Amino acid sequence: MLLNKQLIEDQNKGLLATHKRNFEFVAEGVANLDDVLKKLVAFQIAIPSWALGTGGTRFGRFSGSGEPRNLEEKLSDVGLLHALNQSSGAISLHIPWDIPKNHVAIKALAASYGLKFDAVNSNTFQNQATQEHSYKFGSLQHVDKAVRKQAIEHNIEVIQQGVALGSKALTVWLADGSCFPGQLNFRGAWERTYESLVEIYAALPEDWKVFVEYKAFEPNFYSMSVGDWGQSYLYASKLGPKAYTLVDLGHHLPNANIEQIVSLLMMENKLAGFHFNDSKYGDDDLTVGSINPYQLFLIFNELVEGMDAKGMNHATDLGWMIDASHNVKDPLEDLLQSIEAIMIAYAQALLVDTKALKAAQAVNDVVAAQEILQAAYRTDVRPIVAQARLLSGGALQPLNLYRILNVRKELVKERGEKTVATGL
Ligand SMILES: [Mn+2]
Repeated sequence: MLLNKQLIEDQNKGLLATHKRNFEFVAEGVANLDDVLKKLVAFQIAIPSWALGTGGTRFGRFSGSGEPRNLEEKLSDVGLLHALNQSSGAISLHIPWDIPKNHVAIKALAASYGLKFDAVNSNTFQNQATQEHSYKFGSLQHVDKAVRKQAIEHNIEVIQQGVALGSKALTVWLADGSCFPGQLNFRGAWERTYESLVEIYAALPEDWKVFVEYKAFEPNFYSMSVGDWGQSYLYASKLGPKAYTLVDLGHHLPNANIEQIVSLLMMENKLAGFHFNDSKYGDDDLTVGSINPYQLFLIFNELVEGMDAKGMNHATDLGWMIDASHNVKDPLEDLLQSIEAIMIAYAQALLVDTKALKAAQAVNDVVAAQEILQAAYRTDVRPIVAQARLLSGGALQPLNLYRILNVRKELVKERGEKTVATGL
């Protein structure tokens, strides 16, 4: 389904007067308004190809309808999102769920929606029909060399797929670990994983990066071979300058101070970027900002502070991706909400009075430091984010327009009631 530009403009026209009033009210207090708007316009978040269908748990999956049936339809869905908010100009592919049949044609189709290909993701957490060995007891860490070889070759194939599409990074998330004490020799598992990663690293093109994602638990519940940022950082440090640590917000133990982790990784030039989501308990994969928007703001505050300290480009020097699962919502509506939450947190972080904060920190004025942070967090920046969308040709109210246009109903008409997207 293609969104007609005129439809967006027509809806914006009717909302413009109210928007202008709201925007001017908040804009008056923003000293660096033009800079903030420019940064918001440039900021793009990649949509994962596996998040366009309904997600589920191991208890069940309640499929929606009108889900994309192939890669072409997934691109079309991300194209829709991008047309609405002008902030989702990239897609992150999962191999083997989304292997293009014709790379040139897929690249051209993506370009027609204004989309780029972000990091490609490998999968050694499931067995595939075409493979010889099982990953039941791990992949890159496996005690059997033949299994490790299969997993390494798969990752190298994913790099090749990415090269053909114009991606510049490989994300490796390992389900490897152990479920019971005694099952694994920790040191042996670490060393085997490292040796496997060295081989994958050696296959990276010159201008590529590898992102090592960590996760505290699940599917293994006693140990994970890349269980926390320390382990990921160790792999990334030993591998070399093209290896980085990827932070997935849901992959921590409860109450972890993610903003501190982010700050230190960035200090060491080892932060790859993000998989955004939100959670109450674990890897819940809920809509970004739905549970703890303050934490998201604090993370962005560290990101902005750290990137500015290093002279980094906010939009391009780190990887920005969503990794969420939509079990009870329309996936496209959920993604629109997630993107909006990310843009809001980013905009709030751009409003922090960093000079005043540094001054407060220098004299241990704890109260002032909190006031400064919360002044930015409590500013309703939604009109600023909407203004950035307006400037880049998006909709003032993307979610509202999605509903007015009955997009899901149209997709069901096109694709059918009982379609199931590949993915989790
Ligand atoms: Mn992830």
